[in-house]
This record gives sequence, C-alpha cells and structure tokens, in this order.
Amino acid sequence: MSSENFLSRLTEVAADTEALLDRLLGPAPLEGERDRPGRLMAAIRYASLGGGKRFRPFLVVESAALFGVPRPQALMAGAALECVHCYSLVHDDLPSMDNDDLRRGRPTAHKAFDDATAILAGDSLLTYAFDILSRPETHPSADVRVKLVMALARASGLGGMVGGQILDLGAEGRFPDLPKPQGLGEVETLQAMKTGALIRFGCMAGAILGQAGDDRLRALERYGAAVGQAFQIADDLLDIEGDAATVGKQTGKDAAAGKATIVGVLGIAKSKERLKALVDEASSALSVFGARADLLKVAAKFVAERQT
Ligand code: GRG
Repeated sequence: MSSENFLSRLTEVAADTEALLDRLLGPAPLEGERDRPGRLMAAIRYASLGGGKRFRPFLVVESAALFGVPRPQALMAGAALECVHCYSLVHDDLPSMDNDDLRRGRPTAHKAFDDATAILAGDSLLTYAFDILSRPETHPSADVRVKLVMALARASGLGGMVGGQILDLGAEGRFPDLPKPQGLGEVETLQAMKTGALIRFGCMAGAILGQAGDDRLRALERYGAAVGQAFQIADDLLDIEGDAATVGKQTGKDAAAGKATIVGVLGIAKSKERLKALVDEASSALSVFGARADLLKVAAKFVAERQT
C-alpha cells in the first residue's frame, strides 16, 4: 500500500464528506425545527465546507471498512465527527481562546462574521453532530446509534476535548486555580484529551458501526491513541518549523503563548524519534487485521510526516 493510494482514498473521503455535509446542512428545516436562520446557516457552512483534510472522517470510513460496514453509514458517522471538529476549530480561534485570524487559509469564522455568530455556529455544529448520529441512516440499530452518541459525547466533552482545552488554557497560566501541567505524563494527558479523543473516537467508530468484538474495538482504540499523539506532535512541530502559507494558519504561536507541548518537553530531535515510535505502535496495534489494515498503517505514517 503506497502513500499515493492513501492520498487518493483520503481525497475520495474528503469529496464524499463535503457532498454529504453540503446536503445535511441545507436550508430546509427538518421535522421538529421551525426555521434555519440564514445568517447562522451561512456561518455554519463557512466553518464546515470548502476546507479541511477530512482526516477524521477518513478514519471512520477506513476503520468501518474493516468490518464491511456500508460506506454511506460510515460517512454519516464521519460527518458527525467532522461537525464536532469544525465547531472546536471555530471556538478555539475566538479571541477569548487562541485568538486566531486565519484558519484553513481563510479568515476565521469570527473574523468573517462576528464573535456571537461564530459562537452560535459552533454550538449548532456540536448539537447537529448528535442529530446526525441519531438518524437511522447512520445505522439501523438504535443500540449502535446510542453507543456512537455516548462515545462521541465522551470524546468531545468534559473528560475529552473540552476538558483538554481547559487544561491547555491553564498551561498558559491563565487560571490561578489550575496548575500548569508538570512533566511529560501530564502534557500527554492534556493532549490525549484535547486532540487525541476525537481521533480515537474516529477509529473506534468503525468498530462500533461494525458491532465488532471487544478485542478489535480495543485494537482500534490503541491505534487511535498512537495516531492522536503523532498528530499532535506533528502539529507542534509544524508550529515551530512550518510556514504559515503552507500550514494555512499562523505558526510560532505555541512557544509565545507558553503552551504545554510534547515538543516543548522533549525537544525537536527526541520528538521526531517519538513520532517514529508512534507510527510503529500504530501499526502493531493493527496486527490482528493483517494486510486489510495496510491503508490505516500508511495513514499513521502520513500523519507523522504531514506538512499541513
Ligand atoms: C474550543 C472546545 C474547544 C476545543 C478546541 C481542536 C482543538 C480543541 C483546538 C485546535 C487547536 C489545535 C491547533 C489543535 C491541534 C491539532 C488540531 C486539532 C489541528 C487541526 O486539525 P486538522 O489538521 O485540521 O485535521 P483540518 O483543517 O484539516 O480539519
């Protein structure tokens, strides 16, 4: 399995996710909705369409393929995950969080609209994710849908991404009652929550959709944990070594903000060694699937070497 294969499959999932989100985020109100206000729809569509690698939906689609899950179902779960991801980017870019002007090579949502509209667009994307997961189109079994809802809620919320985000802000010294993370272990925990939890969910979603046994679910969880950490280290290295035009957002911000990063603790050379070890760990976690998981193994390598 080559990296060209991986890139063409990623591009296919990105195109399918774009088309699906475009349909799901149409103007017509659904049963139970009164209206879809135009300004809010415009901000939601701005934040979620026309950009992004769609790496998280790719993880859902490819992990689901290991269990023969119909692709339209996997794409629905992937679209739900992407909605949570896009909401997190909109809120993360706000002046009270990371205060960024550029995202995906374009003005951030609050710059293109205004803070209040961006906050509400993020809120809508978050709740819409669970609307998508709860539809029979995502899976005919209500039991599977509830498992997906619970897993995504936990990955996104206080013990997952949002919890990681407050620890991250605390690491900048913003809150007197929230001590800065000390040492590698605490920084790893923060990042496993902030960035890792959604990536781990993406990998586990395929096993949930496929009603897989616990051993296979745990194998994908282990893979997702390694990929999540590799993703964050690569992101931190891009912040130091990348250029803003290629990365599509401002670089050099982590050190300036005093962020807690693995690269900050280990240094650049050791972090690059760590990346290689995480790619190996990701591959070995998938051994139970044999060659059928080769694409996911290449994906782990891509994450570690990514330039955007
Ligand atoms: C505000 C609740 C809340 C959470 C924010 C995701 C996040 C938590 C912050 C984003 C800040 C950041 C730079 C995190 C590092 C990793 C990351 C999520 C990068 C962006 O994801 P990509 O590269 O982006 O997949 P695209 O644009 O391709 O979707």
